[in-house]
Amino acid sequence: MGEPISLSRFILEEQRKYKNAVGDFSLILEQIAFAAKIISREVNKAGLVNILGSIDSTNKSGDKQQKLDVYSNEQMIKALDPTGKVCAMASEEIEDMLPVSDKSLEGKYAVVFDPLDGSSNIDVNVSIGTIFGIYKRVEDSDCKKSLLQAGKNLVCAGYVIYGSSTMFVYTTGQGVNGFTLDPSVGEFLLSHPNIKIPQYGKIYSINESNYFRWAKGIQEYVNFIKQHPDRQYTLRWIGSLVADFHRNLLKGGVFLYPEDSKNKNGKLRLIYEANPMAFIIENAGGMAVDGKQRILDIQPEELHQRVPLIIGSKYEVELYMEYREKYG
Ligand code: AHM
Ligand code: MG
Repeated sequence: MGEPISLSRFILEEQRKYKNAVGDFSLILEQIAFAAKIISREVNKAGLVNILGSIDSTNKSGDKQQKLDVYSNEQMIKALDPTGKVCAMASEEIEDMLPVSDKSLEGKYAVVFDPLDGSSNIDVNVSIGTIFGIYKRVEDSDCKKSLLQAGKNLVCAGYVIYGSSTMFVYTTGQGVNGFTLDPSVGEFLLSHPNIKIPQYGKIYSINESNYFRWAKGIQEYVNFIKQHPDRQYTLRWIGSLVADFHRNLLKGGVFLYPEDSKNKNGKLRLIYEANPMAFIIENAGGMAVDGKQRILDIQPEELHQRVPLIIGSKYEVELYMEYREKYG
């Protein structure tokens, strides 16, 4: 085995490929990785909260214990705003765009994030994650427009999974790379270079309790997958997008959160969840659609809009489109 490559070194080497790069983007990425380490530390302690003091109680130093998703949100802001490089931020946790300090107003980038996705899994020790996307600032506009860009304009997207180990996976549009946190040195080390999703897989991930609320095309698709003539599919549903996505990215298959009669646009958010994951999957050789079109082509209208998300290997995603076309 060669010497380990740290995330910091990797980011620096990537930066050197761009003649005009001044390091702003690298700094943002480094700071997200820093926030991820802090969040990871707290996530690992989560089970101890009941022993050391409950969420609502005040801890020994007088600080109020915070919910982990609120805490994670604060860590992301604290890591990004002082860089002065981010003119706008939006978080799934917060209704409107986040205020930035004066020195950040000239920043050239806009960052969107879901600080702790899969929050219903926190209390039961199941993997959760952080998702982020970075856009270049749109010139001659207020910063909100920079946040409302179509996903195809992303310059970087990634996620952190807090699982049996903590991993940082990201792409700048030239390959997807995964780094595993080595707690003994406190660094993310390159463990999964140039990740490619298989062209088809054996996993489908969907919350099937919604079956009777789906359109016929979705029901027929799932029925077909279950009796596929060429291979035996298996169902996996963790209920954390990051964890379900990460597994399918490595093993192949499809993740679906389609619309249903109760949730007309599905459940997941375009800006914080669907777009970053779609950018990653396309860079890994897969696909992401809403049933009619490519996720990355959708022009967002508001920060928190939801979108049906079908994402994964090419074969399963294309098949889904065919079924929707045929059965509605
Ligand atoms: P959250 O943003 O409130 O955590 O919800 C998003 C999560 C995703 O991580 C996951 O894929 C989905 O909700 C699961 O939904 P369901 O509980 O309907 O199965
Ligand atoms: Mg979420």
